[in-house]
Amino acid sequence: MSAIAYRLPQERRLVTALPGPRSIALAARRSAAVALGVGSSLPVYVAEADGGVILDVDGNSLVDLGSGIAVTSVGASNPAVVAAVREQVARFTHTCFMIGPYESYVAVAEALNALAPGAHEKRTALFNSGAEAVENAVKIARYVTGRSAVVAFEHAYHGRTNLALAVTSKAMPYKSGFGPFAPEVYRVPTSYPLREGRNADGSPMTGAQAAERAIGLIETQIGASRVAALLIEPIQGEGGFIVPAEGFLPELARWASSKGVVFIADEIQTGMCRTGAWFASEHEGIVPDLVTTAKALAGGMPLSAVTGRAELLDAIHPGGLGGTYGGNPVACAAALATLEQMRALDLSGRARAIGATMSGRLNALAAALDVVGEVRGRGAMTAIELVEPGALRPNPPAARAAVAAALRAGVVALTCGTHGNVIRLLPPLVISDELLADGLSVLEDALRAVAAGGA
Ligand code: PLZ
Repeated sequence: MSAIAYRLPQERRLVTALPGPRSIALAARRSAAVALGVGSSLPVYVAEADGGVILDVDGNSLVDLGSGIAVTSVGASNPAVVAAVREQVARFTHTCFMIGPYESYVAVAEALNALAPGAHEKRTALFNSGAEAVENAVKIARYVTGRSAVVAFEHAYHGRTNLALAVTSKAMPYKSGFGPFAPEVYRVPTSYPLREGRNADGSPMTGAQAAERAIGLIETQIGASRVAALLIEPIQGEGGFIVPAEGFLPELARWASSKGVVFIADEIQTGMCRTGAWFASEHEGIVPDLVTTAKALAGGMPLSAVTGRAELLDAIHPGGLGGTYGGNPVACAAALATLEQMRALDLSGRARAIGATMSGRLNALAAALDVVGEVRGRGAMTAIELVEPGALRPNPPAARAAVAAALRAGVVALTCGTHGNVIRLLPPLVISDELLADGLSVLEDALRAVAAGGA
């Protein structure tokens, strides 16, 4: 990896208890002004962020193992991204691509078409958020197939707008009370080797068997000819960093293609180098018809995309896709700089190295702690699922306690999972080896303390 210029000292440094006095004052203002429904994981307020650190308003420097949920892969103030944004902002902030088009939108589309899996002709449309990309992918699939049903999976997460919630699996906190949801959404079991991967005789279900189970349900309960799209995260993110058994995704993709069903890979969390490749779909050689991206794509600026087969995207009548801000020029400038940094710094290679470090250390720890059910993931998308000792029952209190203990020591780690019992590690891909090692040591101490009943 070529050298990364950091702006802030890459160190863990606590100068107050967390939260410090300035954060406490901001929390008081917040509760009188900000809707309660919008939560925050951290009790501290951010002043700056760079590389692998978040600096809070009281001067505490925290090790970031979350990247703002897999967004700041190139760092939260990567100099190349900052320069591109500054330069674009000074020229124009907005024209609306539907009114006055500009080159950077076209260049982002060209880049994504070249990077997305498959050698076929592709097109891209840009939007703002992940949820919006998912909504549009489903719109496109329904339009081109003339069918209505959408198949989603257990443990899926696809966003917070109405259709995105319909395809999302988890009730609390996402769905409860917010219905009714978009119709014609059907949910089938995924491949979750730790939990849903057993045959009746207790033997592990292969990926092909898990796919057969899902396909059987689709064919008998919906009917293949009614299905417009099969929507899946190649590794489920919010649902618990669930890596399906090998063969599951290829078998689903094969079935979809044989039935004229549009296969949509939601790579919003897994895409853009996070798993050690541009797209997680590449690990098993699947070629989705449509791919959604967002998060890390634009280095923290809001930008999302639907990329896919030219004949699908070009089937939509002119004016059928769009939005005021979709493909905003500042976000596009940030995306071009971000993609260039990902290439120049070989962040896929870096994600593989980070992943090897994380899984190596956590697997060693797991062998000694019966509260760890499994360490899993791909590349720099690694998780630890915590269970009740001696059982497989999810252990959300242990996950919460370990994350809280790590935070008290200055390390930010996030939880996920349908039961909230999974600790996920998504460090910025530009984090230094030293800082990553320090962050992992803190997390290991926290897990040991929890396992010993002391945190
Ligand atoms: N698809 C696979 O991971 C966003 C959600 C945070 P938006 N994940 C973080 C929260 O609690 O709101 C996500 C995702 C996958 C879609 C989305 C949605 O992306 O940009 O948050 O809309």
